[in-house]
Order: sequence, then C-alpha cells, then structure tokens
Amino acid sequence: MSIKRSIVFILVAVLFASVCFTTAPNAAPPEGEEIGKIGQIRTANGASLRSQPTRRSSRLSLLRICFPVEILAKVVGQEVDGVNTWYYVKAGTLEGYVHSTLVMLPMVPPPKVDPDFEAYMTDQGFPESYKPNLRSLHYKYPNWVFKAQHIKDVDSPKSNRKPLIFQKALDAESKPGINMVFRSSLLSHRSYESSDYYYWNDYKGSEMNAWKIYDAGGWMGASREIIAYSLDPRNFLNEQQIFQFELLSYNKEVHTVEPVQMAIAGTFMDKEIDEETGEETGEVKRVTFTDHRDDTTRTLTYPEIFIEAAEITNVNPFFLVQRCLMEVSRDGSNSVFGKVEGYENYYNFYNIGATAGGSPIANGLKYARYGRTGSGPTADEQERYWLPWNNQWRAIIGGAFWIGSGYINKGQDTQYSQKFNIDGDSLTTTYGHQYMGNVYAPCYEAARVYGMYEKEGLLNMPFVFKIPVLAELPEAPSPYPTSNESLSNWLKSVSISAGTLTPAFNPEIYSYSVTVDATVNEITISGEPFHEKCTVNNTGIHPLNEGENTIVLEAVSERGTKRQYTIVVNKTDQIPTVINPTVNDSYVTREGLLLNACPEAGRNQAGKIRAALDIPERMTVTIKDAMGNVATDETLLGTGATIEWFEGSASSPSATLTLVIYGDTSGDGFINSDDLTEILEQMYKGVDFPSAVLKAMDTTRDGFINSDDLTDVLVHMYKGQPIDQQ
Ligand SMILES: [Ca+2]
Ligand SMILES: [Ca+2]
Repeated sequence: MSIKRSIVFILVAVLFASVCFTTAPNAAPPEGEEIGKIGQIRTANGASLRSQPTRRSSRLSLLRICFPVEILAKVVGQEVDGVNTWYYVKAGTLEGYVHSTLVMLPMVPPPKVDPDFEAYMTDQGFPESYKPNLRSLHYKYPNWVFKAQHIKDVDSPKSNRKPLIFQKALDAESKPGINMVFRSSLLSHRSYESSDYYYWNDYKGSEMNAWKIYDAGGWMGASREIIAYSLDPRNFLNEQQIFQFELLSYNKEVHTVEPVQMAIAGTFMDKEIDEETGEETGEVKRVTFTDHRDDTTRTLTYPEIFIEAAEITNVNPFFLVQRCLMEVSRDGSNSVFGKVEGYENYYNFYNIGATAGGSPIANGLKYARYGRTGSGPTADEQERYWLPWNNQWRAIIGGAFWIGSGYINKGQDTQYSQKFNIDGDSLTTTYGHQYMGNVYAPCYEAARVYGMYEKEGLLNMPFVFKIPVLAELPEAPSPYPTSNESLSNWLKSVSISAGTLTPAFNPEIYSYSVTVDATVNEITISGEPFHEKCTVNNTGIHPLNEGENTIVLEAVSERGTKRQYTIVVNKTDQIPTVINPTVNDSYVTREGLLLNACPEAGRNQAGKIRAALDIPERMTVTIKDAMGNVATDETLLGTGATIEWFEGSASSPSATLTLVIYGDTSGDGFINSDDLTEILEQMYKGVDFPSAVLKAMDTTRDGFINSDDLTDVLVHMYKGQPIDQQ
C-alpha cells in the first residue's frame, strides 16, 4: 500500500468513525493486499455489503447485480463455499466487505498485440472504446466470435440507412412505460418524470404513493440514467454480461455437432442406460423415429437432432440445449421420457404450455398431444409447430419453431435486442415489440446463462456475440447510477409577509409577481417543500428597493438538483391614506375592534358586516376569518376575523378592524364548550392567547378573566341568555 493511499485510508477511517459513530456499525478499513480495481457484482441475487468479512456481521446494503465496486483490499475472512477471500470495497458512498466469489473482476489485457484480431475488429467496424475489453475477452476465450451489429436509424431512408445515434435511442427508450425497475430499486434508478413520479404524494409518508405503479409486482418507471447504462453496450463487454449479446439464432460456422455434444455430456441425452442395471452402457444414446415429412424411419443422436433443429428453425442449438436443461434438468423429467399415463410417447423438451396449476408436466404433455385447444392440434399448430409431438425429434424441432417464432426469428436474436428493439431494420416495430419491461432483464439473463455454462465447464464453446454498435456514444460508458437520494424538489407552498402572489402559488408555476406599496421596506418569504429532504434557499427577510426586486427561491433536492421559483416584488411609490373606518347598522367600533356582531342574530355573517361598511371610492375591503382565509359572504366570522380597507393596489391597509365576539374565544363564531375550555386554560394554566381573544374572554369587561366570565358563558350555553356584545 502506497503512503498516499495509506494516509487517505486513515483519513477516511477517522472521518467514517467520527461521522457515523452513532449510526450503523461501520466497516473498518483492513490491512490487506491492495487491489484498486473496479469490479462488479456478478450474482443475480445480489451481494451483501458487510461490516466485517463474515456472513454474521451486519449488512450495510444489498448490492444488485452489475453494481460497480472499487476493490480497495483483499483480506482473509470467513470461509464460504471453500473460499475465505473477501474484498474490502467502496460501493457508491458506502464501504464494507463483499465475499470475493460475488464479484466479477475486470478483464486482464493480453500481454501482446494480436495483429490478426486487431485486423478483425477493424474489419467489423468496432469503435475504439469497444476494443480494450474485446481484446481481453479474445485473449481469454479465443473461440468466441464477436460480430458488430451496426444499428440503423429507423427514421432514415430505407435505401440509405443512417447509423442510430445513442442519445436518440436513449430518448426513445426513455418514454414512459417502456422501461421499468422494481420497487426496491435505488432512487437513482427510478424516474422522476411527472408521468411516473407524483411529487405531491410524498408528504403522505409512503414512498409507494409517490410513484406510478405499473402492475401488482410494483414496477416503477426507470430513470434515464439506468436506461442509459443498460443501453450502452460497452458496459457489458465482460465475460459474464457479454451473454446479453449471445446470438440466439443459428450460425452454421460455429454451431456444430461437437460443441453440442459437449453441452449435453453427462445429461439424460448423452449415453444409453442399461434397462436391467440402470447403469450407463457407454453407448451414445440414439433416437429412432418416423420423419413425418416423407414417412421414413431415421435414427439420430441428440446432438444431431439439435443441429437439425437449428438448421430447420434457425435457432441457436446451444440456446435450445440450455433452455431444455433449464426446464427439465440434467437428469430429465417426465416431460421427456414418453411414459406418463395417457401421454405415452408424447414429449415436451422445453415445457412449452406447462402452465402452473395442477401438474405443470401434465399440462405440458397435454399441449404436446392436443395443442392449445386441448382437443387436438389445429391445422396451424400442425404446420407451424409440428404438433402433436409424438416423438423426441418432432418435440425438439417443433418446440424450437415455437421458441423461435416470438422474437429470435424476427431478428430480435439476442437478450439485449429482445429488451431494446432499437434497430431500424428490425422485422418488428422499432422501439416496440420489446419482450420485457424490466430494464435489468438482460443483465439477469446474462448472469443466468453464463452461470450455467460456467458450471458445466462450457465457456470455451464457440459462442457468437452480436454486439450492437451505436453512433456518437458518450466518451466514457454511461455509468451505473449508485445514488439512493431523492430528486424531489417541488415546493408545496410559498408565503409572503406583504402583498399577494400573482398568479396564486402552484408547485408547477415558476414565475410570480407581487406588488407592495411604499410603506413596505422588507418582505419575508418562506417556502415549504413536499419532500422532507428537500431544502429551500433564499427564504427569510429581503429588503426592498423602489421598483422591481427579484427574489429566486431555490428548492434543492437531496441529490442536489435545483428548481427555481422566481418572485418579482414590485415596490410602488404609493403611500396609502389612513382613514377612520365607519360601520353602520349598530355595529360598534372601539380601539380598532368591531363589536356588537351578535351571533344569535346572525350579525357575524361576513356579508351582513360587509353591507354595513362605509367604503370610500378607490378603496376595496378584504374580510378574512380568524384563520386568515378570505371570507365569502356566507362565512360566519368569530373573534380574530379582520376587515381591511385597501386603497387602489396598495399592499398595506388604510384601516383594519378586528372582530371580537364576547364569549367566542376559539374564533368559530359560536359560543360553546370549546370556548369554556380555553377560558379555563387561561384561568388555571395561564395559557397565552392573542389580544383579541383575551378581550373576548372578558365578557364582564372588568379587565379580569375569572369565574364571572365563565358564568356568563355557562348561562349563555344552558339558558340561552345572550352575552352583551356592545
Ligand atoms: Ca367558539
Ligand atoms: Ca371579567
């Protein structure tokens, strides 16, 4: 370990220990062999990031497949499956231990240049940014064949196709509803577009309310970043993920009998079994059957049948064998022995139609014998899929037709292209006809297929990889998003201490104006975000100059993205005239209060009060209830309601009256037990109330709030005797 790195290590350790001491248990940087490479998680089930190199230690995070990890050191830890090597890694912002078998290490470059392979790559037209990993792959697996698929833009003329630009493919694949991630995905993998993310539901506390859920499985829209990562072929040029590009159609040059023989070695399709002893006889297994095309009797080995299936259906025979073994296992299941009662001599090598429920195998054999209708194959099924599958040869070839018909024989002959149907020359609708919504599907499929070949020791087979090449790729491969921070930066409300926002506040309107008069020297602005981890800059007190004052509220998401709400405060030179308000109809004004609005007589209704006001020309009156909401004529007002006279567009009132209804302390316009409770709280607990409320509590007007006032309220409540309101 270099000195520099050691110092960094110690600093990181100190920071980590001091910052996080009270939270999760932390990994401590270990002594160990320095690695300093970027690997990635290779297991479909993900990998636990642990605080110590043991499975018993606490789990800091679950890292999903393909998550990049910087391997800082290699250490000895708990032995798992015979391996005691663990890596100390940096994964996103976290550091901890991962068992070494869960990490795919970067490829090793070849020791020297291979001029033939260089010429081959140039001939194929691979961009430079593809070449380093292809060199490493070729060095380790010289039998592998890499074909460049130059992706064409569907919008260019058919006769003169142009290369598809990466950003254009990304735009098309980023449209809502095309690519999805599962509900436990990192926040940076989820879309925050308005069609996918409901920012206004965040405050309800459950994040599930905040995303559009596409089906019962809880799928959410994928972020542009994870789509870019998944779409950029250069991210998958390692020995595992390259299986996203495995050619699933037949390639005569490499898909020959010998490798298929390798693929089925040791399985139920390999050697004859002695009926008596149950032991293998050493004889290669052969199948004798009637070829329905010319009614001849033929005998073939299983590898020969799979090659014939490939020749006839154009599906990769390795893929067919792999699909077969995945479905019926290496020892075979009852789907392939032709001995199930009622289905003797019927076969289903890929479990097609073996729907769950009841017995899947019986369902599959029912399909083999009777087709979809369950009462005998239709003419179409006989023609297209060779149903009924009444011998092994017909079942393997007919099933290959069935498998190939959906995607492979329509040109979508890689896992990648079944997910991203971006080629303009595709036989199906470009950007449509995508097998799955799950944006991670090609990664998982590649891991599964690679894992199987690896386990069987078949990685040296001559696989063909059809690798898409897009134009104008970003210089560096689009990175795997690792952040788990929110992007929500919408404001729920904005309040200002003077004037009125025009238009009224809306989280998706970003420009407002406010007019204030010459008496307003400063304005206080506050903003409340929807998301608890969103912060707001530029709130607080702003001094005002005459003319336009621009204030930009900046809502900053947890991840640091900003959303601006601009408020232009226009301070005029107007100085509002101060007037002495007059109210008719036996309402009483005293010391800024409006009195005698007896609730029993309905005199506290806003419309009735408004009708009694004297409103000079050029003035308007705003009436607000005790909560500060603008009242309509029907609103019943209580103590604390305000009546304000404004001159022209002035923001400060020329006069203000505050309503007091003696006995109504809660401000709702009724005198009842709520008010009694408040009076008791004031009397016995000294709870503080606004001055208008304190006035309303003193029904006897003697300057004290005591049992006399309480009696007035009780007598009013139980005997209906009005409280004097004058
Ligand atoms: Ca009340
Ligand atoms: Ca009193």
